[in-house]
Formats: sequence, C-alpha cells, structure tokens
Amino acid sequence: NFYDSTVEQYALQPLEVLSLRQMLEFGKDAIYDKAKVLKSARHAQRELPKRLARRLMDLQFLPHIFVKNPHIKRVYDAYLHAFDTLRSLPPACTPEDNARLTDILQRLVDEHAPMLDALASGLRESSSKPFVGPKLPNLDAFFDSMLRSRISRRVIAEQHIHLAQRRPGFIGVIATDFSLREAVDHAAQRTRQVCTETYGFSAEVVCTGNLRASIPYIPIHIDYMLFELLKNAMRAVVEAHRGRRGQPPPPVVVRICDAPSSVTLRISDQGGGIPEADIERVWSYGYTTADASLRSDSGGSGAQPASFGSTMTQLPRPLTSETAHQIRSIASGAQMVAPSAGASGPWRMGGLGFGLPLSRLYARYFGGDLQLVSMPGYGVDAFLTLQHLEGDWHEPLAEHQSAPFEPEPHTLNAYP
Ligand code: W6P
Repeated sequence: NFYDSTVEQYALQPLEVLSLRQMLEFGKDAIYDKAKVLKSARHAQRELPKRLARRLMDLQFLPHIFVKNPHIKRVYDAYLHAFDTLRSLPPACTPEDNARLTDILQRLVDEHAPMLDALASGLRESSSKPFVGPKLPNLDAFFDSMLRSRISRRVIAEQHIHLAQRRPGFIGVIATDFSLREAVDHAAQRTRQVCTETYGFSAEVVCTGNLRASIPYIPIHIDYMLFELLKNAMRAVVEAHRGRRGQPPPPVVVRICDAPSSVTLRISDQGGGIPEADIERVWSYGYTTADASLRSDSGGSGAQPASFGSTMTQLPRPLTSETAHQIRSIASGAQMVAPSAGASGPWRMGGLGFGLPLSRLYARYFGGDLQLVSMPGYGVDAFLTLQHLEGDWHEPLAEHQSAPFEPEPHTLNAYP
C-alpha cells in the first residue's frame, strides 16, 4: 500500500512545538507582516501531516475489529484524506498560496468536527459488544494521544487561519486578557439552562475569590472545561436534591484563586460525592454516570448529532459581556477549536463519557491541570489550574508519542 510507507516516514519525523508564549510573541505583529504569515503557513504545513501520520500509525496498531468499526473507520479515512491533502500542497510562498492553504485548513477543520463524536460512538459500540467488548485492550492511552494530538492540530490550524485577522483583544485565536469571572458566568448560564431543560430546576452558581483575574488563553478551551465541570457538579447537586423540592438546592461555588504563575478555579458542589468504586473510572474514556436518557446521543445512531458542529451557535441567550463576544467570535470563525463530544447536539446533562478526560487534556495542554477531590457523602471539589505566561510551559510533546516505534525526537522552541 502506497500510503503505508509514506505515513510511516512522516510519523517518524520530529515535531516542532510551540508554547503559548511563543505563539503570542510570534503572532503579535503578524497582521502587519506578510512574511510572518507565510512562515506560520509553512509551520502548519510541516506540522499537520506529521501529527496526522502519527495518529494514522496508532490506529493501525489497534485491534482490527476495532478499527473496522464504521465510526473509527470514518476517523481513519478522514485523517488519511487530510494527510494526503496537506502533503500534496507545495509550501506556501505567496499570499495566494496562503489563501488557498487557509481555505483548505478551514475546510479540514470543519470536516473533522464530527470526529470526536465518531470516536466516542466507535468506543461505545465496540465495548458494548458481548464478544468484542471484554477483549478490547484499555484504550485510555490511545484516546489520550488521539485527542491531545487533535487539540494540537486544531490549535495550529486555527492559530494560522486567524493570525492575519485583526480582532481586538486577540492574537490569532488567543484572547490576550481573558476574564475568568466572565468565562465562569457564561458557562454557568448555559449550564443552568440545560439543567432546567433536563430536570425542571437548577442550582445557583456563585462565583467568589479574585473576580478580576485574567489570563491569556483560547476562550473556547476554558469554556469547554468549565461547562463540563459545571454540568457534572450541577447534575450531582440536582439529583441529590430530588425529592427535597421546596428548599432550593445548595449552590455550586466557584472560587477564583490568582497567583503569580497560575490561576486555580475550585468548583465545589454538595452533590454527595463520587462513589468510591467509581473514582478511578471518572478519567476513563466512555465512562459516564449519567443515565442513557440524559446522554446527548440517546435515541440517535450516535454517529453525529443532527446539529453537529453548531455547538456555539446554540448559545441560549446572547450575552453582552466581552467574554461571550470572544467565545462567539471564535466559534463563528473558528469552530475547529470547539470540541464537540458531549457538548454537541442538543445540550443535555450527560455526555459521551469524554468530558472529564478531555477537559484534563485541555488543562494540561497549556501546562495546567485538573484534579477532583471527592468527599463521599458530601460533594466534590474540582480544581482547575491554568498557567499564566510566566509558567514555564511547552507543549507536552513526549506524550504525543504513544506509538511504540517512535523514538524520542524533538526540537524544542523551533519556530522556523
Ligand atoms: C460529582 C461528580 C463530578 C465530576 C466532576 C466535577 C464535579 C463532580 N461532582 O458528583
């Protein structure tokens, strides 16, 4: 097969990684600098095929019966198509080349939007089969590198697509001074809305601590994490509170803690805690405590919610805040950064079991972390830490390399 050796060659090439700080520094005057934009174009052209190739190789190492699943097969085909498309473009040397590349990147970004749901559906279908399910290996490491790589590809493509666009408060897709309080308020509003639609009532979200804290970040990443965490917290509170209608349920309390090198958000709920037997599994892909009736895919084929890709167009009520504006302006031009599993389709309280592990990948991607502390019988505290630029961060490259054949090649800080 022609592609196999080509894919393998690309997969073996070292990656070039960038920090958030480097992306900001590189991008800050790009709207005035055509040469810079072309440099960024060629960086994207070099990086994306290598990263796609690594995932194609990973997929080839999985059990045949898993990769033949129609959902997983679709992901493989989409990645192979993207690999082939990008590889066959000559390096961008003129603004016209770049315009063509940018169009192709945007198209690929859009085409790949459903792949997260496809992965989740493939996993669920395969693991629910009575013969295949119990024989599947643990796929958490596979999904971690699959989704971490997806985050990186979407950041690379989106940052390039938006690099030459002037948007106040942004460098590319990075909001340079993103207010956490507004991010919390925005996610809380949507969470309450979806909770009310599902249960008929919702819990208040109280935001305390340093309400002025802000960081440079990609708004849609924070929004995804907060929405996931608030949905989990609120679902627990509301389910624990059923049958005690009359009194209001205890609020979900978000405390914003600002330090020189990081910001930590502590999200506290009084939903009774996570059953001890489930504590490890919450980080497992496909695990969900939500009833099937709450899942956003229930009733459908699971392949693709009808309204796929429109996550951000379903904002219940337009906010006038700058945060809502930032999130929407990214979503309209740059859907690709928006993850979709669990949050896509009609919003429901239960996801596809990707929300927590994927949120942790987002947090870790820019040097932060996500931890849960469960107090059985009381509730859960979720700690979401995000780095300020001062944090000495670079892309977690080593973790990209899940395939056993890969050596440890890397070129740090090698923006061309
Ligand atoms: C729960 C389970 C959970 C997961 C993530 C965040 C908060 C919570 N609360 O009961």
